[in-house]
Amino acid sequence: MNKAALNPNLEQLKVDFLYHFGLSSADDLRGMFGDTKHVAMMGSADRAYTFAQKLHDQLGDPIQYFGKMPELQFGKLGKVMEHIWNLLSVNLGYPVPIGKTERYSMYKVGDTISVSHGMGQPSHSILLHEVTKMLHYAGATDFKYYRLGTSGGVGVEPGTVVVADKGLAPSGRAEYVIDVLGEPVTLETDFDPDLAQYILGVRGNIEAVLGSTMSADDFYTVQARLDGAFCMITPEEKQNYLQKLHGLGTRNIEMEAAAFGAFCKKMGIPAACMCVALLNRLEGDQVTSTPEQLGAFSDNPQQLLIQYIASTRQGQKVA
Ligand code: R2B
Ligand code: URA
Repeated sequence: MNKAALNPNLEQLKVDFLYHFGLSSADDLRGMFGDTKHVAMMGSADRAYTFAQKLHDQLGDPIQYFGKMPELQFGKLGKVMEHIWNLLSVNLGYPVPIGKTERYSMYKVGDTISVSHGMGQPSHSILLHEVTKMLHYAGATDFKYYRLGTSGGVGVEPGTVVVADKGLAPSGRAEYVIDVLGEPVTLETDFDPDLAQYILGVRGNIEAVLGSTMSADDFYTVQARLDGAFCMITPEEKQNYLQKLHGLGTRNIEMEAAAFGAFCKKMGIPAACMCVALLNRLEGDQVTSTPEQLGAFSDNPQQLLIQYIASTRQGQKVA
């Protein structure tokens, strides 16, 4: 991270409450997160849990749990039982979330954080601000961010992982526009090209391509679907739009990459966005895969990141 990009106002805060995590700078963030090197972010809490479990099972990294035994008092029995249950879970190899889980679910396994970011750029942006401040207070250095997501492919087969070179706005421009004091400010959205190439180089049997990722603030209308509750476009207009995006190098459409790329570029954090295609949008709009197929698809970007992490460690084997 580029320290010069950090908000200088943070120095004036006695305690910074990371409200959506239920943590604050007064907690032992250094002890919990000081050694973090990888932050894997994904939309759903279930996938953040599954990825944490895979890190443990395949890389042998320890699941970390920082809960403390509550005071033994009448009325706190539930909390005591929860703590014992968490200890048991961790010892049996089941990840336990850190902080509150009302908005995001965060796990720590070895030097990797696995955390959910919800759906859409606003939800992901909040997570990005808080996780970055958290790592700053923790004194973590040389960490990288990854988004492991799902998407609609544009001219790629379901199951293919698109490693993004950049995020695109629905206009097809490589930009993310945020409102600052009510005025639009345009940010650049390109991802670290060396990291993207390195990740593609360790893909092994995983189908993965480099391409641009278009981010929409909606699943239906803005993604040019014909199957929303209302529809404002014809099938021809949809095809022309998707073909135009394809011509610009777009290989998938989702809801976070542009804001993610913009945040990481602004903060100087090396980042990669790897989203699997659940369908080919040139052929349809509905996601018709079975839960088993969807599970197998979302395994692909997770496996790719595990292979990447293993490749950065001397002698590490993926089980
Ligand atoms: C991909 O999948 C979600 C919508 O179903 C959204 O978070 C995204 O980017
Ligand atoms: N997520 C999206 O945002 N779009 C799709 O088509 C599939 C998953």
